Amino acid sequence: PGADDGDLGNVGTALTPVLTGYWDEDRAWTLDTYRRHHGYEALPIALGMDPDDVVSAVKDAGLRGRGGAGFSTGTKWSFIPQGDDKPHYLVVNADESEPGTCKDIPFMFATPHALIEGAIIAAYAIRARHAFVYLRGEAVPVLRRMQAAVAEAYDAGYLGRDILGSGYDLDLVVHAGAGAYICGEETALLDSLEGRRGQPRLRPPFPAVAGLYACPTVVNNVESIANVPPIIRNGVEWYRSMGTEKSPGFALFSLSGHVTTPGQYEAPLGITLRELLDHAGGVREGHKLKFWTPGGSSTPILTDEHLDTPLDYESVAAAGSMLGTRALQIFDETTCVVRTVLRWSEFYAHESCGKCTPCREGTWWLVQILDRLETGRGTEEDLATLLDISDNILGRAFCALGDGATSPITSSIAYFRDEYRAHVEQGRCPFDPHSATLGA
Ligand code: L3W
Repeated sequence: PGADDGDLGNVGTALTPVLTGYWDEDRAWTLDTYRRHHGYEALPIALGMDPDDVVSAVKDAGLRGRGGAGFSTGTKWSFIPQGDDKPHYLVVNADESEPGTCKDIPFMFATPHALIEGAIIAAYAIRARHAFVYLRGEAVPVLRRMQAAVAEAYDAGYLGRDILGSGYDLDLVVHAGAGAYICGEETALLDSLEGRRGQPRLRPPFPAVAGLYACPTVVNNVESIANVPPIIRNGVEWYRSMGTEKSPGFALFSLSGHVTTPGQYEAPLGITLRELLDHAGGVREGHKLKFWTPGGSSTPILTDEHLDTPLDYESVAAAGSMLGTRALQIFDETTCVVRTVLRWSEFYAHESCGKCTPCREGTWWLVQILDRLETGRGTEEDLATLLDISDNILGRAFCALGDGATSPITSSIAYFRDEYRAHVEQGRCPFDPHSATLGA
């Protein structure tokens, strides 16, 4: 498709219509539409502030990284050294690829200028003159749309030399990755952007100290950056009036799987899955919730016991998982948990970059064992071995991807050990009578 074509998928109810309020409008992605909805109104305000005051505003608002870790965005910006003579860089992580995570791609497709305005303000705040958007390579229509929007922004004087007469210069480059999950890890992303094979670097030093070309670099998720213009335009109190004290603001919740109306639901942090399901028409008719992920496959699964857990960073952590990217994958009672975990594990084994042994070898073995369990060739001992391998990956892998690969395994065994056992006892998948022949 060209830059003007393409379907966004469903935009669900916007309880806080800040990011998604006009996604359904005709040609929502154009500069004209963005300007009609307060677009580029935050930019002159920010450019009239001292960069340090922009950092303070984002810190005071309590914005936390929307890419999974929930680290304070303003604090990360404040790590950039002041008064040094090295160039500073802003890198927007748009390499969305965590299973279930599907918010940044539709966001950029719907409102590319919202990301561009946020990136200009963020770059100004950290005194960068070059910014990059590292975008998932397969998302070609989104790449074209972002590139078209960047060209529009240059023509309108929002990018380039002397932006809006402020004396501030910024160049923004949209760079397409080549389709590797590891390149969503911030340091692997930086290696890839430099033209190397994308593999994680040892941290510290964190990118804020030595990032792109060994210079101070802020790497932020798309949605984190998109929160910046509304914070600057409406103020810290407005932002803090939504969400919870420690997890302020709103976020995109992506509902997928066995739900009546899958899609993006923008809502304050702290909303529960039960409330979100009410807006999404519930679990598909005639079925009930069995398990779900709060933030993609790297976050431990939860069950129907957790329907009323507030979806904020603290509450989800207290429930034994992670808010992650708020990729709520819903599975009903017809789903085999072993098969689901096998599919996720195959993803991790395929995407492991191979740099460290625990992740490279461990994810391969996890797949072998899960496959024999699912196809009725497993033993009771296999459960202990799965947990043992997971224990040898967790905290010992080079980056967070190894840890993430263990989350579905350990959490599913904790909640559904009997279902794993049933595979062993029946010599097949209880959900699929033909499974035993698959492994023969
Ligand atoms: C300077 C320090 N900077 C921390 C920075 C650091 C990074 C941010 C968070 O993993 C998680 C992972 C996935 N000086 C610093 C510092 N920083 N200490 O703060 O760092 P960290 O280590 O807590 O997390 P991370 O490495 O960014 C991200 C999980 O997110 N996840 C991700 C899914 C994938 C996608 C996708 O496809 N788009 O989001 C889902 O849960 O498992 O745990 O910037 O530099 N002292």
